[in-house]
Amino acid sequence: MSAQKSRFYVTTPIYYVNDIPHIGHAYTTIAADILARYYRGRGRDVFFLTGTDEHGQKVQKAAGARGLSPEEHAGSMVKNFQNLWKTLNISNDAFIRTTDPGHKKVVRELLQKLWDRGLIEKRSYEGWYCTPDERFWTEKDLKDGKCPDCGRDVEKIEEQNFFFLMSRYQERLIEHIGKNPSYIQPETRKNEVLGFLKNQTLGDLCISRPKKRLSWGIPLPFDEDFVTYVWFDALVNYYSGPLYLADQSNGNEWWPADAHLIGKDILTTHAVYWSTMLMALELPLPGTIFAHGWWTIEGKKMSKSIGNVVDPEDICRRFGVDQFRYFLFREIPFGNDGDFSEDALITRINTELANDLGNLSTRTFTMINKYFDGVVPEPQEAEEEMRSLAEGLVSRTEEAFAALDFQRALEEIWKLVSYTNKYIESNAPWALAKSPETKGRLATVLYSAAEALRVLALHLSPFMPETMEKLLAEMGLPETGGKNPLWGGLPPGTRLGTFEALFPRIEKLKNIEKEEIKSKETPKMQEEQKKPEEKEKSEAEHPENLIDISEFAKVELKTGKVLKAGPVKGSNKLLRLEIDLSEEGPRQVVAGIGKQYKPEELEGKTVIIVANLKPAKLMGLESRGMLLAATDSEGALSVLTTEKSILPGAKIK
Ligand code: ME8
Repeated sequence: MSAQKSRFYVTTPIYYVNDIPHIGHAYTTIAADILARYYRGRGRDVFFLTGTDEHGQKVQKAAGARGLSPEEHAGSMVKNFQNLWKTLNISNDAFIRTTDPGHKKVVRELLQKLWDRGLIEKRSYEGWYCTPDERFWTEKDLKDGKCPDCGRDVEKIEEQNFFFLMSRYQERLIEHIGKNPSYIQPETRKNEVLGFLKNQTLGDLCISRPKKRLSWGIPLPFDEDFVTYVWFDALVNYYSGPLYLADQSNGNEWWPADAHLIGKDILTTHAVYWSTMLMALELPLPGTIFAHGWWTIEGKKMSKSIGNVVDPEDICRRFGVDQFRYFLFREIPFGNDGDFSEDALITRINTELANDLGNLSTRTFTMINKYFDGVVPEPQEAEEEMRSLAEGLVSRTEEAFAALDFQRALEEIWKLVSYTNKYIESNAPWALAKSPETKGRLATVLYSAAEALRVLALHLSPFMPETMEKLLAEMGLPETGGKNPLWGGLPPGTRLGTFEALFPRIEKLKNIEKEEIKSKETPKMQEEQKKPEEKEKSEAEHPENLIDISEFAKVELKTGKVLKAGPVKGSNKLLRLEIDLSEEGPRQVVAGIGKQYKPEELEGKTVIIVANLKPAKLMGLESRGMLLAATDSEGALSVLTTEKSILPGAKIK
């Protein structure tokens, strides 16, 4: 990315409309937002595109399962993404849906172009198809007869299809990557792609599906009996989006994109398919394809069945939007894998945000209010060391941003936070205030602290836009007043506004979520978390995962009548139930069903309880037994009840 360019075009993957957006989707989109905000702040003309991937078999299937047309299904699911982007303050300039007529038109034009140039051919094809991934594999690609990507079953399919002659571009792609060291980032991912390209022969890419098998897609312009392969359709969004969604009035031609941000899961489709498609179309290649790492949750893969999928809406409601945004980019270098836990989030909020930055602002405001009636004093001298640290941030963050190293940018910015806190400590303004002779020095110290705060707000605003805007407003600076990166941008005489602490401290909750997840874990869930090699071993020991009757007999299942149900303080997931099991008194059971059930819906119901489970503590409440509920792959949850009315305490065998 060259710093001289006046425009900047950044993209996120377009997310499958079937998914409910989670922390992973939020991560890539916030990264793109930080970049977009940063470059807008540097005066560049920015276009930031995100959107949804709406065609393909999975969407067709999911829509059918809901009794909806694919259009209706996609139309309702897309709102989950659009609403989340509003919550997270995502400043995208456009939102592309692959069902937009404008996009479909461009896909057909590009296909026609490739067809006219003889770069697409019809062939008979036999291959192994992974339906969930919507990808064909050759025999040798398969791992133990399963999809090498997701490990699921594949089916053998023979059919006529259209192929893009991708193999022709193998050498050119190797050369391009070699000549453009930042084309694929980070370095490890580049080496992965190069290794693959140098050691294997690139095949041609099947880019169609017969309509009789899949109707939910864009028809090929040269054979309407086929629709486009979902990846061909999806990748084109980066090119088609600005053509019909960007304001063309300033004469900006957006293609090529400066940065495609993606997760490491979709590196091949971008680095190989998309690059060669562009070469064949004689279009310029993007500046950078950056594949970031993968988030796990408390050491585990996110999974609907475990119920540990992190919902960003929930995190933002409980901890704050900017706190979440900050955490994601401070916690791990962009490019590395990371682990999310509420404990880690709370620690960063309390130490770096509430203590370091929050206290700096509170102290500065309080002292200017106290010693100068809330008016920024005139400094008597320039603090050269501080000035150079603050002004140096411009080039140091610029370098970090050019390398997409968000963590380094934050570390650089934090040097000024720490410096200023130490500066206040060592100059002790409270002592200077005691004597009229040191009033001048006091003015310098408090001016410098306030000015550092202004510079910090400026540099932090791409990461934490809402809070930094609030801070600048509290400093009495109009929107533009905070934009000057040079020292001295805060005019003495500025009257500070009312001040509210930026980042409230958060009390650590006592392992609620962890206990809740653990108490709900079934052997199947534990199995899902195993590494492939561990899985193989346990399958050998327990063929087909079967148990014998004596193992089942250990579990005591009983009917119970819900006498009372109510919320659990501090958790929107848990409900406290009093259940009659026909024992001496009712039992207290704490169940993680608060998102799906209102307490009053449960009262009077006969439910199924694991009666001989060791008691567990959830949010400080003892839970004696576990309520059974079914969860499907879409995340819907239903509490088990009995088919006919039956007394509480009845045994289930
Ligand atoms: O692949 N950690 O869409 P998708 C980090 N439609 N990032 C994660 C993540 C995790 N655990 N889980 C998901 C598709 N992501 C295609 C893309 S683009 C032309 C078509 C993020 O809904 C990450 O950015 O499966 C990943 O690449 C993307 O979500 C996959 O989103």
